[in-house]
Amino acid sequence: MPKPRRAEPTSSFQSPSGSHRAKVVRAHGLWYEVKPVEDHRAGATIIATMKGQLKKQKRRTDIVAVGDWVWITDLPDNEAVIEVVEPRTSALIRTARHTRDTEQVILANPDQVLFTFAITNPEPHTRMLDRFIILAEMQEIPVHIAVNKIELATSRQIEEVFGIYRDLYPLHFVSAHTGEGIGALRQVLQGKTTAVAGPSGVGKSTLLNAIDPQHRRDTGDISDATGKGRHTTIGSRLFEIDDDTWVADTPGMRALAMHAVDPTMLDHYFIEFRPFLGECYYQDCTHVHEPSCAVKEAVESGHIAPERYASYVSLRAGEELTQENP
Ligand SMILES: Nc1nc2c(ncn2[C@@H]2O[C@H](COP(=O)(O)OP(=O)(O)OP(=O)(O)O)[C@@H](O)[C@H]2O)c(=O)[nH]1
Ligand SMILES: [Mg+2]
Ligand SMILES: [Zn+2]
Repeated sequence: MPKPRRAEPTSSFQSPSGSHRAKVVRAHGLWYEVKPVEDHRAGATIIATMKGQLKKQKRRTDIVAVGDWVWITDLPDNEAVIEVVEPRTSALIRTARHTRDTEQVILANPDQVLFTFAITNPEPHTRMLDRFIILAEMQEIPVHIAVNKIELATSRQIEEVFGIYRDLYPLHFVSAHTGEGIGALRQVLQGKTTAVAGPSGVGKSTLLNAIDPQHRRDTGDISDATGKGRHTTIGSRLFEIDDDTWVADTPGMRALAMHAVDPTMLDHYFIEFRPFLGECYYQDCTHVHEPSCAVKEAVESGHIAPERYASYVSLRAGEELTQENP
């Protein structure tokens, strides 16, 4: 069996004989586009279907998802069968709307996520960003934030909305149209697997086209008078833009079901709260209505941004953890 070019599978993992390792780059329901990592086929993607046995697994999450490492055996005509899926190290997941639904994996095995917003068109909702961040914090996926379309606003306007994140996560101001900040953002992606995620229309696909012009991604550029011809991204798609540098273009996320979030862990998912947790008078303080709350005091003393605290309260207060819209 040829040796994998990189990223050895986890030690407990047994590769089936005669098979070779590949990365799932696109999912189309019953079939998948996979990219083998061995030298002799590097570059090409092939179509693979899931082995019957795999399909029978009962899981609350997608059995195969974009970003998964799989082992495939070849079939004629550049097709293949997925024999085994390696255990995921992590996954950016969109939680199911109903408890009976399966979770939807946006990207398996990301090293980091780049949450992307536009400064305008569409208007940014930082409450939504806070929810996205919780998704990543739940999985301990490192977060970056990109603000796109910055040529449409003044730096003061941009700072007013996104400045509160500067001390929390790496913050990148970019314009896919003017090219500003694109080179620096490219550096952030180097050598990593990154999920580029955010609301629809913020320019995720356009941004990736600016960073890596070799692959063309569908963008919302082409539209007829009614706006129906808009090319929006459907389903995550993973691109290898350099050796060991993978970026996933993901479809716009609109509503997020938050009921899978453990309310007692919510304070921990707001990273700037962490130094104050355990300092409250009540051990089980919810930081909403209790006296002598270290988190509330940190808001008053300017160590926690009021907007972030409001975001926390709206989620902690209850029903929002089961509500779908921000
Ligand atoms: N003014 C301006 N417009 C931009 C910029 N980047 C992207 N756009 C425009 O924003 C629109 C949406 O861009 P897309 O790249 O399709 O957005 P997306 O985030 O991939 O959207 P979905 O695939 O629906 O999630 C297009 O008309 C782009 O031309 C930018 O830096 N400045
Ligand atoms: Mg897109
Ligand atoms: Zn408290």
